[in-house]
Amino acid sequence: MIINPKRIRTLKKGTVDKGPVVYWMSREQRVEDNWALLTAQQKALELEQPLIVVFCLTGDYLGAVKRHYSFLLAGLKELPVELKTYNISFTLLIGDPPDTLPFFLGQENCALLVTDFDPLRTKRVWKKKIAAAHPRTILEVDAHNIVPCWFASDKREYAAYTLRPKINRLLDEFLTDFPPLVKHPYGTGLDNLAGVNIEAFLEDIPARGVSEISWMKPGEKAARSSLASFLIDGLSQYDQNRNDPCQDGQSNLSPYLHYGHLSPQRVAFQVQKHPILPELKKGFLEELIIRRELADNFCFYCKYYDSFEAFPDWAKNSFNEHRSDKRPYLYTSEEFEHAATHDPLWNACQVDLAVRGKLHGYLRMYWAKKILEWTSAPEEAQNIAIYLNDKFSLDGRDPNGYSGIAWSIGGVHDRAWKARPVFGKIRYMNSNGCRRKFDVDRFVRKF
Ligand code: FAD
Ligand code: FO1
Repeated sequence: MIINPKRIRTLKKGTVDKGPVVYWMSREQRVEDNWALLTAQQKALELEQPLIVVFCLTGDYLGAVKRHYSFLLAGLKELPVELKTYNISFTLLIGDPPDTLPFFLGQENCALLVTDFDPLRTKRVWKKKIAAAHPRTILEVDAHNIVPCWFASDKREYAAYTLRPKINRLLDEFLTDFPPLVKHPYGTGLDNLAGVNIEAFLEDIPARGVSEISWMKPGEKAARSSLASFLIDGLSQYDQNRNDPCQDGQSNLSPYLHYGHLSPQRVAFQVQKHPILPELKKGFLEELIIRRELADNFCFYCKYYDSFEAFPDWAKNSFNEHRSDKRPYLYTSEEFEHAATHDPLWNACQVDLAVRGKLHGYLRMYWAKKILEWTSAPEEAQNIAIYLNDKFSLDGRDPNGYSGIAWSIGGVHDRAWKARPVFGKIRYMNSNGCRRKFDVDRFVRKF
């Protein structure tokens, strides 16, 4: 099995002892096409030891509600069964990882810990605490980015045009097919299905007035079949339809990518192999590879990705000059949440987000920019947008969300435009711009 060592970095150099290798799974909740699982298996084979996959289920992850947990848990339920066919054990621990994982690792006499990469703060704090409590070596594998985040660039990138050439010149090396997972020769005797009652855990998660989703099937199998349908029906039309919210022109893969039910590299590999003209794939690959990996770069190198601090200096200075500008409307977080603004298009966006759990990509920008226009300060706008996105969006609580909001509201990855009231030098957008792109009234009527 060949795994590019550039995907792997050592989080802690500790001792490696006799005992099982543990893969602490978090961002990549799948069995296939998972570089972190493959790395853990490779290490276990070298050490001639069993392999255990552990997922730590925490009840209050970045404001997630029942909608998100029920999607995540449906996917998680597939894992023990699938892993058993490879003679790999699976354990679910309930509680924050720093409170539960070190004890489990000690109890099982874990020889080596492998985990998946995630640039978000919560995960980085968890990993720091676990490294302090656990004496063994800890490896982190970037199984999300096609070009490992730390290898693509060693600094925060200014915009897509600065990251694009760095990624493009490394794609031949990293955009490969995956080796298969093999049936593991050393078992643990642990029962993959023992212990936790997922239904009881879910019962205790609050819905907070947000309904569950039925239009999208969760899990690794559903994700693969969704990708297959997109390759047959959606890809060739993507460029033509993707900016029209009245068409179903996007791939709808973001929830699968967010929960790790699907590997971005698998998607890119299949798209690259697809026999349609390269021009028809270009737009999709730009979003899937460059924009997505730019978001991870942003959250990895900018610690305060969800605050005013993250905005470029030109945007912060410009906002400071426009703080006392009169706003045309002012709404509270509750009014936004209840889609109670004067603007039928904005309200329709919010209803779509609240009911379906996924707002069309083009409208996400409009939705965020109007929150900026109708609140008294950019900090407040950013907080409200993050709160609503994370509460309602199935794919929220993701680097793409923090980066998309910082882009729309704070000019991150964008340039300065001609100054205007409230927005300062931030790129402006209004409903007339939307009218030029799609049938706004038809979209509003839908909601
Ligand atoms: P497609 O158009 O089919 O694109 C395929 C994939 O490319 C997506 O799944 C995603 O991984 C990636 N991608 C597409 N557009 C972007 C982008 N602008 N930035 C980064 N990656 C991109 N994306 C999320 O995954 N979660 C969020 O919470 C989120 N919040 C956003 C908030 C705002 C204000 C904005 C402007 C954008 C946000 N995005 C978010 C980015 C983008 O809108 C979504 O990724 C996309 O609409 C998801 O739908 P899709 O999978 O059908 O996309
Ligand atoms: N990751 C975990 O390791 N444990 C969890 O209990 C957990 C819950 C959760 C709920 C909603 C959600 O959107 C994400 C959740 N994640 C959890 C993290 C997730 O898998 C992603 O890694 C990050 O949010 C994206 O970077």
